[in-house]
Amino acid sequence: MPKDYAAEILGGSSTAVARLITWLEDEDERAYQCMVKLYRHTGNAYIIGITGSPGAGKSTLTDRLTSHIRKAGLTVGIIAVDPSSPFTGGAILGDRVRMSEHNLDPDVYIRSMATRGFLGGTSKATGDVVKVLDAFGKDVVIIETVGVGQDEVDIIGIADTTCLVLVPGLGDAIQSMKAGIMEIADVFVINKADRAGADQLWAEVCYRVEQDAHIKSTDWSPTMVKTVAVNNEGVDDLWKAIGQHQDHLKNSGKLLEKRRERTYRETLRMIHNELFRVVREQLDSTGQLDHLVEDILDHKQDPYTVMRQIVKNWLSISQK
Ligand SMILES: Nc1nc2c(ncn2[C@@H]2O[C@H](COP(=O)(O)OP(=O)(O)OP(=O)(O)O)[C@@H](O)[C@H]2O)c(=O)[nH]1
Ligand SMILES: [Mg+2]
Repeated sequence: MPKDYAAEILGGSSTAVARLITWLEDEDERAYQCMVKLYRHTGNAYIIGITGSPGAGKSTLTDRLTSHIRKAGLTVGIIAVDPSSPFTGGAILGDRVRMSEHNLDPDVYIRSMATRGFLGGTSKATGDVVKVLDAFGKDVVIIETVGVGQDEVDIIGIADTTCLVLVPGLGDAIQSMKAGIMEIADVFVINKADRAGADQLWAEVCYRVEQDAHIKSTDWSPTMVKTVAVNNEGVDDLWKAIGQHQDHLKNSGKLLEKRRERTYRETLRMIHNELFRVVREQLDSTGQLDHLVEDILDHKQDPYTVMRQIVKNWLSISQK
């Protein structure tokens, strides 16, 4: 009998978790079977996003934060989404080494994922991996991802609380403002506060938060914390700030609203992906697209009509 990976995951097997995540990354059909079984065991984990420029100290913060969360008696899943080349894997190894203290802790599960060329710092499978760790029973799931620009905004879609890590001296705040990243923060973390310019950065962000509060009528004004992650300073404040945001979301009904929006978006995206997959499979198997491409190149047909026609044909076939 084939192994029931979903049952193994629910039973606490981290080997099964690792296997499933690989299947998810490879879009292997077996992942689908497992996810169907796991879904009803999800919805319990609190999801934290840690984002910021390369080298801002996200991994160090995640590591220290994990120690705090473990002391509070909660279990942790960590997903480090790594934009580095999947060929070298250098930074992936770096994250593993840095978080080595937790590698020995069975109540902490760490997984690095390469973005594999997707725009934005979030790998395509991240949302599913969060669900796996949630079903696996982790109380808190932390997603570490590099803020690379506008595309990074997708982390808000996945996290309940998003922390933006800024560092003095990098012109970080200004760059983030330009890229529209400031808006995604529920909590601002001024890390490397041991460095010159921390007070100035604090003032800049503070000013920005106040300005926003005047313009927008949001009921949550982002909190700010100062940290020196390497020395474990301010990490308790960060944990408190996350807790405050979580309380706010729960008490205002926003958590449910956020998760409803997320479910809507995710379901729509899944439908999109599945439609694309089946249509493509059909086109590839018949070699039809190759012929159409030639016609389009020769201007015998235009791609717009072709596109509508293919979808129309596919719908009529699938209805039969
Ligand atoms: N001075 C100082 N250095 C820090 C602090 N936090 C982290 N660092 C150092 O900054 C460097 C980068 O830290 P990481 O935690 O790897 O940063 P990261 O944001 O995860 O980096 P990437 O994942 O590669 O983008 C390391 O050498 C850390 O030791 C801090 O508060 N102060
Ligand atoms: Mg890192």
